[in-house]
Amino acid sequence: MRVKIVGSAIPNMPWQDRPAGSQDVIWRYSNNPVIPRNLIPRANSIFNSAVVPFNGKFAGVFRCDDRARNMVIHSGKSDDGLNWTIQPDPIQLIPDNPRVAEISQFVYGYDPRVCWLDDRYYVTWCNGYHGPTIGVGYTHDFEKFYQLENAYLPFNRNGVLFPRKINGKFAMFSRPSDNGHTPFGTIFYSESPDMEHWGCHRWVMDPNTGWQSTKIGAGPIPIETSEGWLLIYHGVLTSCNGYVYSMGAALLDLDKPWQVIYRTHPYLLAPWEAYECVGDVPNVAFPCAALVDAPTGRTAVYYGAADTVTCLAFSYVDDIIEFTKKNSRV
Ligand code: BMA
Repeated sequence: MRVKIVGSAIPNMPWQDRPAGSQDVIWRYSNNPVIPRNLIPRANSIFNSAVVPFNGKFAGVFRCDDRARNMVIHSGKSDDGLNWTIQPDPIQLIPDNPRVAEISQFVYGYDPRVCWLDDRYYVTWCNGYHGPTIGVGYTHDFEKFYQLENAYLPFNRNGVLFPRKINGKFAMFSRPSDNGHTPFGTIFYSESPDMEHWGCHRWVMDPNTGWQSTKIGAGPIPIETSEGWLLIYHGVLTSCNGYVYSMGAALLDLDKPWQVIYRTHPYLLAPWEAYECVGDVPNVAFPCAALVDAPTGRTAVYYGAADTVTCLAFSYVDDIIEFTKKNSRV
């Protein structure tokens, strides 16, 4: 290990070694998908979901579109990060305070992220409130979930919290959007003194070329390293057959995370496998969470495939950073 990673050991995290002979910086779990589309009876699809270490095991918030094609989020637990018990019914958000009750009528929720911060697990998701915006809530136990104020006005997606305050403020990436299938998308950074009022918005990065030419959005919670914040993100290109979602990485300044130091020009992983190319939305690999074992740098990225199932890919933080530096175009 050359890079120092801020975080804990997760000795029991899911892991497979890089296949013999592979040169890939990131490689897929041989038993993908980890979560089939119909793990619970009401689900049409389970994808774009967030997993964290929890009490020596694992817990998560899962996007489960139901068989009426409502987009809702469910909680789940697992001993090994591979075999999951997902609650049969969606999360019922409890208003954190009387004012939040004014906005707590649930319309839809999707693409959750989960972030351990201070003393609780914060959840951000794309929350329907007169269009998509960033919902914010928290849980201590993955049983009861409390809702806070939405972070922004509509329209916004891909709200991703940092795992610690930066310069004394909570920090979040987001990607302003529209009310449809948004043909644009730039990552912004915002800060908050209280997890309610968000401001001091800073531009981070635009789409540029190739696999990330249409739009980009933050993926898993940023990983703090001695080289900067490692951000795994998704990038989209518009093909003659529609959008194609791949993943890449960027290294950001530790104190000013809106400053991009390196950014992958080639992708890290693109939809190649049948389960990424065939499903409700073809050609989607959409990362929402990463488990990192700080002592070894082992990394397990959870990503949604084809808007249908949940998959895993493995790498080392060192290797992603080396690849990002060597193949950078900011
Ligand atoms: C985005 C979101 C994601 C989805 C992607 C591809 O706008 O809805 O949940 O994975 O489109 O359909």
